[in-house]
Amino acid sequence: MRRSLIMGNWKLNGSLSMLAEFITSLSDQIDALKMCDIAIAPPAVYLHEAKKQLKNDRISLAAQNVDFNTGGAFTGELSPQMLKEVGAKYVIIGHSERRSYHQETNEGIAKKFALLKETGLIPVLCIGESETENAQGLTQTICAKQLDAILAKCGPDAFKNSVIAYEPIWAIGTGKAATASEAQKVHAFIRQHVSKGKDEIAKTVIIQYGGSVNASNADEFFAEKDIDGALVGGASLKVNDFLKIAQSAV
Ligand code: G2H
Repeated sequence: MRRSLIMGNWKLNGSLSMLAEFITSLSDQIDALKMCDIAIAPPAVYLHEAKKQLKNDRISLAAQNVDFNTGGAFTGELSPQMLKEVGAKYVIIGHSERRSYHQETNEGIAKKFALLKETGLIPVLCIGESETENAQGLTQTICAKQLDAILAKCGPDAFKNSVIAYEPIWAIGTGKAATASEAQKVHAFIRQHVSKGKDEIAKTVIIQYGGSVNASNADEFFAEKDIDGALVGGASLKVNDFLKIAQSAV
């Protein structure tokens, strides 16, 4: 019923030459990746060029952030419409690096979520707990709070046609991934929480795992029934590693 989504989050990495090589290799091998949807999120300055180079509509583009304003005097920001115009289908919002380094709040992230949906873009909402919160047994409480901000702003159908990435902060870029069974428990909780009893949302919302996913551990995550692919950071920068992760998708 759900197709896994494997998305590469390049963060503040990449160049025009890397983009060209990456797209060529990925396009050559995309036919072998029938079991999943594939997207890359290079820095936004490369999206337009990526759109021009992509000959295969099986590979989608994502942006890593967006503003919650549609236009005006907001120096340095990008609107959903601009990202759509240069080829983005998905937009990552609420990544813990943005929550922490740019002081993003649940309320601001909810505004972004609402605006993306209005614009016809698919939000990839990142949520997850810190190491201390995890140790205190607060994982579900924190995830529920982050999800409830979206439900409060956008209503009970908010997560229809949306993507959630569960990224425990302690696993991001640390090489210390959650175990697949730990992640599965949280994913099952998220699915139940966002659907509020609506079967259609429970069955269709894509919930990715993110945090030190690599070519060696991806298949363990993808074997779990509520894990629908991955948001991949470091291991998405080498096309062969990214391809191996995508080949593990079921
Ligand atoms: C989590 C993830 C991608 P990494 O941030 O969003 O990065 O795979 O490097 O932990």
